[in-house]
Amino acid sequence: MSRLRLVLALCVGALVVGGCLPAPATEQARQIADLYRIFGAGSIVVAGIVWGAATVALVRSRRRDDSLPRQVAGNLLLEGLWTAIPLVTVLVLFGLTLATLSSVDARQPGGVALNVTAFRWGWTFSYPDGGVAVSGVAGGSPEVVVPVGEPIHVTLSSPDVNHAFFVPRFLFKRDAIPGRATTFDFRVDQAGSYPGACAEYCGVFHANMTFSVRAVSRAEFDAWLAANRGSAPPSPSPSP
Ligand SMILES: [Cu+2]
Repeated sequence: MSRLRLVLALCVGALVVGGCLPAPATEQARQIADLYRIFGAGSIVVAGIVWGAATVALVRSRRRDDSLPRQVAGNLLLEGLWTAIPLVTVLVLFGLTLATLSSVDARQPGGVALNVTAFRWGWTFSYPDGGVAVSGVAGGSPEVVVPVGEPIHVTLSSPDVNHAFFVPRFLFKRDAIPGRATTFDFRVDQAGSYPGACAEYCGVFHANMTFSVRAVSRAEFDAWLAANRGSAPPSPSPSP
């Protein structure tokens, strides 16, 4: 009985933890969270059907004596159903995933261009139109400032090894790959500061590759750009 309680507690714990996504902070994150919720709800329905059917079969057909249970040779309707239902489920989830991915990856007009360079072991954020660059090396944790409600067009690159741009509340992670410019957009919905980090193990100071994204009003953003204009991009730290 205590084992059953432990299993139940673990199941409830897993459900609670699984339901605890970071609160989405961007338009794209909301779409990803919606998709995640649909997958979560679908998983609960599927688990209910599978565990329910298995429990009924175990209890009803448990061994009572040595006689053979009723033998069934085949059932076209049942077999058709258990082929069709999973197929349709997977196709619907596939379609929703494709739609969400293409929407999250879509480029939006207007907004602010932002070049992000991940390097061992830090980040440089530069605004090609604003003449501003922010850099932080090994624990310096640079803060990148963006306007709320406007698309930010990121061009992500790396001069050395693979890194990954990850902001948990954006529910989004993208690799920075040497020799390749990766582009994506995000639009922050609410003002605030959102911590991020490198999410691809890249060497001894990988854990120090933190940064934060601070979303402010357009007026504050313009004032911040004006105050920092002319900051030359520092060169990446030499690797030891
Ligand atoms: Cu890294």
